[in-house]
Amino acid sequence: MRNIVLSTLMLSWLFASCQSEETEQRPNILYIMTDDHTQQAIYAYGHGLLDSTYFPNMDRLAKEGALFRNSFVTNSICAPSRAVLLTGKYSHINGKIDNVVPFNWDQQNYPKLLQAGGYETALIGKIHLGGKPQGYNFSLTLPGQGNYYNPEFIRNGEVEEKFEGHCEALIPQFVIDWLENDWDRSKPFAVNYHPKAPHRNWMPEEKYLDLYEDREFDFPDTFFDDHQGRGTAAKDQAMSIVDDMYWGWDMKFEKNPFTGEDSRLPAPFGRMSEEQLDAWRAVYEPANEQLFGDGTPGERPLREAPDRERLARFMYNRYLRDYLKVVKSVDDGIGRVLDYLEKEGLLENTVIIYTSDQGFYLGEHGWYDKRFMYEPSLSTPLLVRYPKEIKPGTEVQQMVLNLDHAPTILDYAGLPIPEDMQGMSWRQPAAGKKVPWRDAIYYHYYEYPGPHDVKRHYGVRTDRYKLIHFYHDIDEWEMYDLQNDPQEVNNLYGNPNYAQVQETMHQKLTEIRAQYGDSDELTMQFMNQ
Ligand code: SGN
Ligand code: CA
Repeated sequence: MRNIVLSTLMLSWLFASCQSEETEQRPNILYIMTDDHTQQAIYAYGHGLLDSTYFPNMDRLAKEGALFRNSFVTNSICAPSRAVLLTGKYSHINGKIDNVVPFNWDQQNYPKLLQAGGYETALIGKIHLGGKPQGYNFSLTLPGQGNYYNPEFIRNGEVEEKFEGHCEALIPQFVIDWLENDWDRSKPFAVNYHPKAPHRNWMPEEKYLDLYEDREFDFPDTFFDDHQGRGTAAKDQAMSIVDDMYWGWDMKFEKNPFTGEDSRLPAPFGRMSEEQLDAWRAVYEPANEQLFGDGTPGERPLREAPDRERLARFMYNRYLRDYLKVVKSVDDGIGRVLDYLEKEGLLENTVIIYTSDQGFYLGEHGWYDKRFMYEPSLSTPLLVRYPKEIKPGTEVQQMVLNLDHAPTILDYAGLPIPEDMQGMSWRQPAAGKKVPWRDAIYYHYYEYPGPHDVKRHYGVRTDRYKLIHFYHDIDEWEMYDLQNDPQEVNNLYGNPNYAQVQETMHQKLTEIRAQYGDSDELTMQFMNQ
């Protein structure tokens, strides 16, 4: 009898230890993806825009984990980037080439594979793919772009509910609530935590309205770029801070300063209470008045010389400050979620990935927005914390893509990576291990005609060179030497000194298009769609 009791005890001990080993081997996944947050706005990337840590929680992830120096997207725009993340396939394969065409949720995606592999999954925040999310035990998503103030959310793809408050305070709270109340702790979790910020039009939380108002940001070197070194596409875009931003929506003026007309748009200001609007006016109006001095709005042609530089300085600073204010709220949210994980003893067994759906222009070339294959929008932040495998302060140099995130997450989860996923797992590079890696990345952008008038283009980038083909209503090539011209202002295409490089890059482009199954035929099909 005593033996039976002993062996039962032994067995249950063995079972318990196997189980705990198993749970330990299968980490939780916290995937944080912001909207339009660019590397230049993270101190840890060292681009020089920020003079110190503005966002301690993001910088903490970099310090305690890995910072990917060469992290890029395959199509620099919101919904397509999210479709690439979910499917691990290029836009021409998953079908979501731009923000407009519908996304097919019936196709395979990594959350479905995680679920089938024993994970509990949740999607909270912005997804921008329409339809009913598939692959999630729980979802609470913003409809489309969503709203900053008093936003609506859709529960499990079905019921729309309105919430009071700022979306960057609500989203992390929903993540914590789900973990606290709904997560089945017998399974590892995989949460997609997707803030809306810092998407246009950068509406700060009330408590941060004042933040950075006393800081003057210097123009980036290329702010007054005349686009002479490049082709038509860079000249014809509509994403100039000075010429294409709106006085109401972007600059937070209630009246157009040149015409005196009311520029208060129904959204987003219509969603705010009078108290909220008063708090806004207290911050923005004195600065607005200062800009115009004793001039009368509607009468002083400030867009004309000699005031253009002063106007540019004002617009650039308003833009940058508001952008950074909303990132601050995101950083707070990340801090709250990290604190929760720490308190629950979950921090060490969770792979935390911080990224954005693409990069963004913070005044480089005079621009905001994204879309181009130039570095600021082709790049996206990637910070990963997982102390079991990643040493603090790791810098990863390999060129990774958002295409790689699905295979990597499956790899961390110990699940097979389907053959038809096109990315590569960066789990080993993150752990500082050398594995065979790609020497070039492929890019293809399609949303033209569309907002900001960026022509369709595709191209290839190696560690040193970039070749781009702009097509549709133009047929132009550009090539850059990233080592000698990191700001990409000097188009080398057709330069006889670079004839050999050009030929090699053309070859690479042909090869990489074939490798990923893109072609002129497909490109034509999408053009006529
Ligand atoms: C809106 C914005 C654009 C932005 C697109 C796509 N205009 O149209 O500036 O490029 O979204 O953004 S706005 O006047 O409505 O703010 S994306 O991140 O969803 O791709
Ligand atoms: Ca985006």
